[in-house]
Amino acid sequence: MSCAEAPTKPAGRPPEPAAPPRGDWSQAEARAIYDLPFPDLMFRAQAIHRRHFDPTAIETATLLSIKTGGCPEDCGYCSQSARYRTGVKATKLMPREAVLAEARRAKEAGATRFCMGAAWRSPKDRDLDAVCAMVADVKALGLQTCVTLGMLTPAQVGRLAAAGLDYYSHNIDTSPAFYPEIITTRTIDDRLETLGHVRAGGIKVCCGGIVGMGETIDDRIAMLVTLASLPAHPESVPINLWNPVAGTPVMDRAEPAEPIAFVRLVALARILMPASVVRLSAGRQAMSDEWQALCFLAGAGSIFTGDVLLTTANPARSKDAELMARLGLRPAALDAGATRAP
Ligand code: SAM
Ligand code: DTB
Ligand code: SF4
Repeated sequence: MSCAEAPTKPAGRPPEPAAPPRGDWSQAEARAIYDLPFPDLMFRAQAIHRRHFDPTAIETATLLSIKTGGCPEDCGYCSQSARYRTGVKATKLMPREAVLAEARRAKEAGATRFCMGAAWRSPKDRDLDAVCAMVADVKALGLQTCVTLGMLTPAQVGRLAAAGLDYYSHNIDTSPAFYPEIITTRTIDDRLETLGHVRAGGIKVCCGGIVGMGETIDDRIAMLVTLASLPAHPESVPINLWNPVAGTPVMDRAEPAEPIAFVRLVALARILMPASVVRLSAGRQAMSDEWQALCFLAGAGSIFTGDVLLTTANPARSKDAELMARLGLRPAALDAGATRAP
């Protein structure tokens, strides 16, 4: 462990500056960290986490599906692809007022970020007008704004930025090698291209992936190495445990993730991208309290709250509040910067 990662500060001296994030991790280096004895891996992850964040503060974001189902893409894990019989009913884009009402409810329930998701390959310009109005409304409530709408052109990014968008969520989902086994209607390079437009347009990037779709441990690590090799690390890295969806092709090949392997991956994300917020995302309702607690110890600093994610289940707010209380964790302040350690 380098001095820059040391968790304690020598008395009488100013704290050493955190090492600048690296963008040149190799797969072998990342695998060696992942395979460390568990106490060493957790110590290293926690030391880095405490250097960048307050470990007792958990950011809470709420999701709303503003346009559900009927998606032309073939993502093999997703309930919203029109190609699979998953029982999800396709809807039109929600009216602006209804979205605003949901955002108000999320704010009253304590969320700091409101993330709106639409099941599109990419938005039509007419739809983007409506989403820009929603972003402006939600921003005016004092919430951080996030949308996930599929692939974007630079011009579309510009319009979202002008509307006040803080984050764009666009996952790479898995490793470059495993990607074509899960999605064939676009490539991982298409995904990276949109991420480049988002970054160039000055919007913060939320990008992560899914665990438990039948990928190998090396695929999971390669996914994180890909994220850590981007020109700048994503500000947010969601790690989703695949939420089983009957009718999707992944249902036939998924392997339930082993909890310790999942925690190791969270710790690795924390170490490879030290200043990024690692978000424990889908699949929490399948995790025990102890599993989630280990994820927080490994450096996860954010969760989605509310009974549903986009179409699948999430723990009840009351259950999350009770777990946070037992762990002595508190919601992060509205400004994400406030979660940073002093
Ligand atoms: N259509 C947009 C897109 O693909 O970016 C936005 C919505 S999409 C549902 C957002 C992300 O949710 C996906 O990239 C994937 O990582 C995650 N996701 C979708 N279905 C999931 C599931 N069943 N379990 C876990 N994560 C899932
Ligand atoms: C992310 O990585 N997970 C969130 C958010 N980013 C957009 C979405 C999870 C969706 C889980 C499946 C569903 O509820 O339909
Ligand atoms: Fe469509 Fe997004 Fe689901 Fe893929 S993950 S099918 S793009 S909604």
